[in-house]
Formats: sequence, C-alpha cells, structure tokens
Amino acid sequence: MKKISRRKFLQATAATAALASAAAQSPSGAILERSNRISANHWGAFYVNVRGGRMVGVTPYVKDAYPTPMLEAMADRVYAQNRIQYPMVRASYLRDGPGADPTLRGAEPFVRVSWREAFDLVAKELNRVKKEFGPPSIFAGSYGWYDAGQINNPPVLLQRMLRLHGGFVGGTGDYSTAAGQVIMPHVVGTLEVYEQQTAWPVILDNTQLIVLWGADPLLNCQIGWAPADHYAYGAIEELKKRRGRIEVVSIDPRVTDTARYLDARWIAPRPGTDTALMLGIAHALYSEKRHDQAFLDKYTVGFARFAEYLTGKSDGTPKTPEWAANISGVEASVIRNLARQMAAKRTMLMGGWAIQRQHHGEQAHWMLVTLAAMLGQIGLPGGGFGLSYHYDSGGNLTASAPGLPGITSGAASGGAAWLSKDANAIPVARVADMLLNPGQPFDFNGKRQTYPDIKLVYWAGGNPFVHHQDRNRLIQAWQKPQTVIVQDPFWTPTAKFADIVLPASTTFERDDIAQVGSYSRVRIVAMKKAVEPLYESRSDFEIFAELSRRLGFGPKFTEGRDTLGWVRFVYGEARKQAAQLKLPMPDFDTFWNGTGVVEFPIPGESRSFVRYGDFRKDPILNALGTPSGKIEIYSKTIEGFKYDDCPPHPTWLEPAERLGSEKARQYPLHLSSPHPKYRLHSQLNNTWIRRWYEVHEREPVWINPVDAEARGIRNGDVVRLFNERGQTLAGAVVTDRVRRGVVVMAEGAWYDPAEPGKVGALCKHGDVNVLTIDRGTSKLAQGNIAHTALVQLEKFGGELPEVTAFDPPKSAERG
Ligand SMILES: Nc1nc2c(c(=O)[nH]1)N[C@H]1C(S)=C(S)[C@@H](COP(=O)(O)OP(=O)(O)OC[C@H]3O[C@@H](n4cnc5c(=O)[nH]c(N)nc54)[C@H](O)[C@@H]3O)O[C@H]1N2
Ligand SMILES: Nc1nc2c(c(=O)[nH]1)N[C@H]1C(S)=C(S)[C@@H](COP(=O)(O)OP(=O)(O)OC[C@H]3O[C@@H](n4cnc5c(=O)[nH]c(N)nc54)[C@H](O)[C@@H]3O)O[C@H]1N2
Ligand SMILES: [Mo]
Repeated sequence: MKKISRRKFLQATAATAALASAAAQSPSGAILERSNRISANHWGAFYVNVRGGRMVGVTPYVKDAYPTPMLEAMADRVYAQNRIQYPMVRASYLRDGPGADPTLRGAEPFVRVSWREAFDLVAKELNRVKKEFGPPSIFAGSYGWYDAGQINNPPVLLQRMLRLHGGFVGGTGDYSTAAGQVIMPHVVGTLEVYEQQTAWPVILDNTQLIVLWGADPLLNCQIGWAPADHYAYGAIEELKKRRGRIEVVSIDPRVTDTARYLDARWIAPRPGTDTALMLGIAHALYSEKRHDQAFLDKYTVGFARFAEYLTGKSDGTPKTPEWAANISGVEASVIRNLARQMAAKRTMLMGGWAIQRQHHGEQAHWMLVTLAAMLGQIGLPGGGFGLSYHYDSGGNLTASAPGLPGITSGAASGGAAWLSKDANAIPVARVADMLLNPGQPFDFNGKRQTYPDIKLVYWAGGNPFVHHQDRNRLIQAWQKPQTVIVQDPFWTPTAKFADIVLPASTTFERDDIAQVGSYSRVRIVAMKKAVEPLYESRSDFEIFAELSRRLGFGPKFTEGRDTLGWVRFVYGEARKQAAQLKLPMPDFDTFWNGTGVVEFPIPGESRSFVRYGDFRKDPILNALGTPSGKIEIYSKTIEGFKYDDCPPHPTWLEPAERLGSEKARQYPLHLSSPHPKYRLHSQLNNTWIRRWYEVHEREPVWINPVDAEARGIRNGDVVRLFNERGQTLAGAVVTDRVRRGVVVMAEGAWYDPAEPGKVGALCKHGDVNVLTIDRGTSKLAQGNIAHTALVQLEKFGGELPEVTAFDPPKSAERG
C-alpha cells in the first residue's frame, strides 16, 4: 500500500492547487498550457489537457483547493485497455436469440456486430418483450454512479425512452442510505441523510466534542454526486488547529484516515452493534439524570414509551452500559464516561452511513437521533447530530444559486408512468430477490407489493456485479431473464455477464453541464468534450435517441434537441431562475465559449446555518414533517405496520451475523467493506492507480496482527476469505488500524471468477461481495446489509492464479 499521510496529502494537494491557479501544473507534474476545456465529474471540476488530440491529464479547477489525487488517473481511465470498442453480442445469444442458454452468461465469448445490427437487435427485443409479456417485464432500475452531467444521464435517458415505449419497472432508494432515508421521514420528517448540515464554521466556533460515528469525511468527501467541491478539507484542516479546544472521538472498527489525521480518540466496537452501544450511553444518561427532559418534552414525542424499553420495564432487560459492553465489546466504563462527556459538552454526533448498511440498519440512525434528542442540543449551534458530514462536504456553505435542471425521465409529450401490476419500482437492493421470485409478495415501508416477472434487464451506468451483495446468488438470479443489455464504457464484470453490450463514451468524449456541490451548488461548469469518442463508442444520449427513433418516437424523445441543444436549454432554465433571484448569469454562448464557469455568491448567513435552528426557535411555526410535527422517538405510523423486524421505537435487534454470536464460532471474523480510498466503487480499478494499494495484484484486506499471527499470515501474503456464500483471494495488510476480530476489505474491486459464469467460483481478485449477505435491512426499508457478514480467512497455499479482471472477454467470429 502506498502510505502517504493525510497531512502530506493535504499539503501536497494544496500546493498543487496553488500552482494550478497560476495555470501551470497538472497533478502529474507535467507543465502544460492551461486548456480552456473545462469539465467536471464526481471527483471535482478541472481543465482537461489535450495534446495532439489525445487527453494527457487534468488540472484541478483553480478554486478547488483540495483536489483528490484520484484525478491523476482520469486520462488512463479514458484509454483503459478494457474499453468496450464496438457493440458486442454473446455468441450463443446472437445465434439462438433471446433466452439462449442463460447459464453461459459470463462464460461465453462475444461477437462484434455493427451499431446498425445492435440497434435493430435491441429495438426488436424491446418490442417483442413488451408485446409478449407487457412493459412490467422490463427492468430498468439501472442503479449506479454513472458519471456527472445533467444530460448524459444513462438511467434517466433509459427510463425516458421506456416510458415512451409503454413503461418499465424501476428501482427506488439507493445502496447508500436505503435504511436511513426510509426511517428518517418517520422520525424527523425529511430524508435527513441528504440535507445541508450545520455549517462547518459553526462547528469550529461552538462544538466541544465531535463524535465521528462510523464516518470518515477525509476519505469519502473526495467525491460527490454532483461534482465534489472539497470544502470539508479546509474545515478539517482548521479543526486540527483547534484540537486543543475541540475533542474528537471516532467510533469505528478501524482507525480511519480522518481519525488518524485528527489524532482522534478511537473507540472500536464490534461491527453492527452500534445501536446497543448507543442504548448503553442513553441508559447512562438516563440513570444519572443527565438527559434533557425539557427538550424531550417540548420537541419530541414518545420518549416515555422508549424509556420503558431503555430501563427494561417493558422487556425485562435494562440497557445498561454493562449490557451494551457485552454486545459491543466496548467497556462499560468507556460507555459511561462517553455519556458524561457528551452531556457536559457541546456535542455534535456525526453519523456515517455504514452503520445503517446493516441488518436492522434503520435502528442505528433512529437511535442516533434519539441519543441526540436526550442530549437536548439539536438546533443549538454546533450541537445535535448530522448524517452527512462525510458526504460531499455536508456542512459546506450554500451559495445563492439557481438549481440546474437536467433532462427528465418523463418527456414533455408524456408517456406511461413507471408501471407494473403492483410494484412499479422495487427497492433497489431487492433486485436478485425480484428476479428469483416473480409473483411473490414483499413488504416495503407499510405497503405489500408483488415482484414482477422480469424478462429483460437493461443496465446503463451501474455495475451490479460489483455493487450487489452475494455474488453467487446474483449469478443465479441473472440467469432468469431472457435478455440482458448492458451499456458502459468498460468491460466491467456486469458487461461480461450481458447478452448485448453497447459501448458508451466517457464524459471526456461528449458535451454536458454540471453544478458543483450537491449541497453548496457553488458553480455551474461546462463539461466540454475534450477528445473524440474512442473506437465506436457513442454518448448515452445518442444511443437512446437512436433507439427511440427506431422504436418510432425519436422526436418525442429528443424534443427536437441534440446534446448541446439540451445543455443550452437547461442552462437557460437556470438562468431564468437566476434572474428571479437577481443573480447575474451570462448568456449561454458567452458562458460556453468563455470560461465555462459561473460562480455563485455565498451569502453571509450560510456561515451561521444551524440545522434545526428554526425548529428549536419555534417548533409550532417550523414544525417537522412528521405526523406530530416533532421528533418521533415512538412512531405510531411504524407501530401500525406491525413489523417484527422494525418495532415502533429504536430497539436492539440481533443481526443475522455478528461477533459474539453462535455463528462466529465457525466464521470468527467480521468482514467490513467500506468505500475505497482510491476508487469510486469499481471506477478507476481498471487504471494504474490500483498499484497504489494492491497486494500481489489483489484487493487488500486489513487484518489485525493478532488475528494474522493466529493464522500464520504475514503482511503481503495472499489469503483466501470464505464463508458459505463464496470465496475470494485478497492481499493481507497486517495492521493495528483494525480492531481484533474484524477484517476490512473495500467494496468495488472487480469480480474475477476463476471459472467464469460458475456459481461458487473462487474470485481471483477480491470482490468483497462474494461474501456478503443479500437480504433486506427490514420490511421497512429493504436496504442492503453489506456490512453484516462473518468470514474465515486463511493463507492461500495454491498456485497464484493470474488476475484477468481487466482483460476484455474472449471474442469470437460469427458462428
Ligand atoms: N460490500 C459493499 N457493497 C456495496 C457498498 C458497501 O459499502 N459495501 N456500497 C454500496 C453503495 S453505497 C453504492 S452507491 C454502490 C455503488 O455501485 P455502482 O454505482 O454500480 O458502482 P460504480 O462502480 O460507480 O458503477 C458505475 C458504472 O457506471 C459506468 N459509467 C461511468 N460513466 C458512464 C457513462 O457515461 N455512461 C454509462 N453508460 N456508464 C458509465 C462505470 O464504468 C461503472 O461501471 O455499491 C454498493 N455496494
Ligand atoms: N473515495 C471514495 N469516496 C466515496 C465513495 C467511494 O467509493 N470512494 N462512495 C461515495 C458513496 S456512493 C457513499 S454512499 C459514501 C459512503 O459513506 P459511508 O457509508 O459513511 O462510508 P463507508 O466507507 O461505508 O463507512 C464509513 C465508516 O464506517 C465504518 N464502519 C463500518 N461498519 C461499522 C460499524 O458497524 N460501526 C461503526 N461504528 N462504524 C462502522 C467504516 O470502517 C468506515 O470508516 O461515500 C461516498 N464517498
Ligand atoms: Mo452510495
């Protein structure tokens, strides 16, 4: 692993930015003329450097003081050896048509076809499936982190096309915050996980204790859904200077980059036991009368019912620190002290999302809010809780800016809505369940729905053969549909498991537009085409526009605009809004042909924004969107659902797997799979940047020295991780940055089966999701539980198989 300290990284990146503002330096050090080709993607905004028609790198945007080092791999990504060069079709599918032996998916060679043939094949198949089985047999959930850009939005374009075609089944929610975004509206009346947080300057001036509860802003704020603005880095640098006054505790099974940089106090619970740990703290507060009863009375409902559970009156088990210690592995004295500290200081609980990406994950976020409510500091400057400080710099400053619209999935001329008999959209992580169980009922947030019978899957801009849990179950599920179409720039594991593969161009090969900062919205940036599309790739917009033409509704799909026409249109809409807000924005041509950037002003009051400040000032006038208008510690709505796996107040429920359980005798290590430091999920794994972290070309797995020693494993060994769901190789990184009994392997390494297409095959490369569980958080949210998994690990003794994850599949001649 490349070990650069975060501090060095911050210094280095700050220096890079300083030079970039003199318009001189690319991240790789080459001196280049500043190009005027501005662009942006999830990693941030930048200028694209091109020489002789070839992209050679990017230079961070002048106002990005903390660009991510991942930018260095952008050019390599464009020219990756595994770009999909032409439309390709699985050999027997081309020969035998839809339904051709689906067990050969992922195993067979592909045959090159012309675009014309590919378009005909896709259009004909969409028509056939619609006619024979109806629109609800087409799945277009297409979840994923396709690149930024308001126009070339693959799932939106796919759904726009299919709406005009008659309908489809979609996906709802996401893999990030599935549990949080469903439980929070019941508790605080908003999604909460994607809201602007109390601004960092308020934290820096007022907070005395920051608790990072499974949150790693330095790692995760590198990227954003809208291009990242990287504001958090400056704030955290400032926080480090104020460490004398502001205490930082990190509750996490590993020492995160943020914890290390801030020299935070490390509390390492067993994974998946956070709700119990929070209950222990709550019990200590309650029994020592350190909770804020006046706050609870005025701003919340249901505390009394919850208190009966907390004290054990309702179930006979008081949730004492000792009880919590037994479950979480954190000593009771530590729990008690933490409770006292939290109550004595201005405390901000910064919760991450891994704690809810777990079995019964709803409870963790609900309990975090309940704990904050007991502390009584919600709505005070620097106090309370925040669920987005680690994401796209939540807590950055909101600009006075119009919202930049994007192309919509509903065309102006209408078309069918998301459509199915019962379920027009399944919770995204229930995809394998859906494919395996057509016609079966499932519960979701108070509704009972039925899985549709899917015959055709179309995926554009996501990588389910990396992101979805329990790879071997997904392989089985994936054999159900008659046709699978995948559209991506690269031969991802998902593309290899398709029947028809369409080559999309990358953002660098087409025009688009984006707004930087999901929360701050500080600037609108032109995304200018820098190089011609590689090989025969086409932009998503062009692909769907042409397919729509063949399906007979081309003009309705495009509304008469080409890509640049759409860019111009959405810019114009933003400009109209800006005019109402009295914000100057140049006309489109000036913008596009000039700097390609519009900066928006940050009003002074942004610096003092306090989340829930208004609610605290006047809870009647500024009532929350919950049934009671208050924070619901007990939810009558959820009570009405009568779910055994989601009771009406925060509750500790045994997860399917955890340390300390019976199952841990067989599989004694908890597998944690956080987000990767030098990738965006699977993206960039196919660039040279993987050499920064790989061990013998495998994904690294962190293992504590004691656990390594017990297995005769040394730093740098190749190991095999396994459980009853699957097996994968990985490279051991022996480090005391991880708690005993826990191994950490980031999500996103490309699946690379030793026997392609075969259920149970050994992954040669380190796809963590061959080991995870495919099950819903609960009937309420049905989110994924990626972080709930036990494994065993051993030294790998066999001959080391060659990694083929980044090789294109074998190609065949037309048979
Ligand atoms: N074990 C475990 N699993 C997890 C998680 C975890 O914590 N642990 N986290 C989950 C979370 S939160 C998420 S968000 C998911 C992420 O899962 P995904 O969003 O599926 O992951 P990405 O690798 O970002 O996939 C994006 C895909 O879009 C493609 N793409 C990029 N640009 C374009 C384009 O312009 N056009 C087209 N057509 N395609 C494009 C990329 O090549 C890539 O294949 O993973 C989830 N899986
Ligand atoms: N560099 C980079 N940044 C990213 C992404 C990426 O792929 N790469 N992905 C983006 C996306 S789509 C998302 S959804 C967010 C994800 O944001 P999160 O879901 O918050 O991120 P994770 O990395 O899954 O986990 C955050 C921390 O939780 C810890 N953790 C894991 N299990 C537990 C537990 O049981 N208890 C406690 N207390 N802590 C635990 C992990 O060790 C990790 O340090 O990140 C975004 N940012
Ligand atoms: Mo995510």
